[in-house]
Amino acid sequence: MTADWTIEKVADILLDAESNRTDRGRITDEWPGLDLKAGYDAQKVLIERKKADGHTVVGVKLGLTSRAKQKRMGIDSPLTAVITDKMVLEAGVPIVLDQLIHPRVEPEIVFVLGERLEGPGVTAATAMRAVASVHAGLEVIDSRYRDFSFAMPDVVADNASSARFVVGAKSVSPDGLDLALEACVLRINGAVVDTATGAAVQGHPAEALALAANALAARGEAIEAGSIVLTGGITDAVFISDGDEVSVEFTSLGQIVVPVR
Ligand code: OOG
Ligand code: MG
Repeated sequence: MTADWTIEKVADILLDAESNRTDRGRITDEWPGLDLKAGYDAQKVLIERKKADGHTVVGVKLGLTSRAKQKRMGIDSPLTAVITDKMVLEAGVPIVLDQLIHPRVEPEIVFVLGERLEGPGVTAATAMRAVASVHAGLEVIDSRYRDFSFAMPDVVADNASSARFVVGAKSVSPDGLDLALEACVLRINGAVVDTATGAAVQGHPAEALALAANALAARGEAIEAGSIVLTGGITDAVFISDGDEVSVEFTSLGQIVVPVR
């Protein structure tokens, strides 16, 4: 049976799960050949398929960059994935549960790059010089695996559970910001469900950006000027229900409020 598996098949299964809103067991349980490299190859095929379907790549995201996320998912190393225009939720536009499987939300610090960033050898300081603006972010993740249960190659192939994201309208210059100390409060229906500061993300979100540039370079890719970079959930991700109002509020980056229906 395992002879039937290919990276194309992995990508197609995950795309079907996304469009049919069905979850499934880990692919690594069925195909031990899905290692980390095959996972990234499958992610690449999945993104090519989305592009052929009319999606435009708008940037990259990091996943599992904070201890809160790593602990929740039982995986202790960060990963990268690709974000497209069809994932963008404009502020105020609801998260529609009918379009998703079992969405969770997480606050993120978001960069928009003014310059192309290409590894290897990128440090947090050089990474920060490529950043044009910093924004509040809210990511909606929606694993195509049952109960969000996956090994690293599974989640890499699944484009790191990507589904939707909101970039806050407030655009803040990186100069004079201390992103390690930038605080965030996640509220559902006004009740605080989690809090964290930017230091939760690899010590500083710029470290996550550098990590992405260097990891992509190892696969022959760079982060283009104009890219949106989601630096990774800074708190644990939380489930949402019909009628909820989700709010992420940051010290300097502003607030995003999104209804759920
Ligand atoms: C994987 C996606 C991780 C993040 O910010 O950590 C991610 C998952 O938790 O399902 O987007
Ligand atoms: Mg995320």
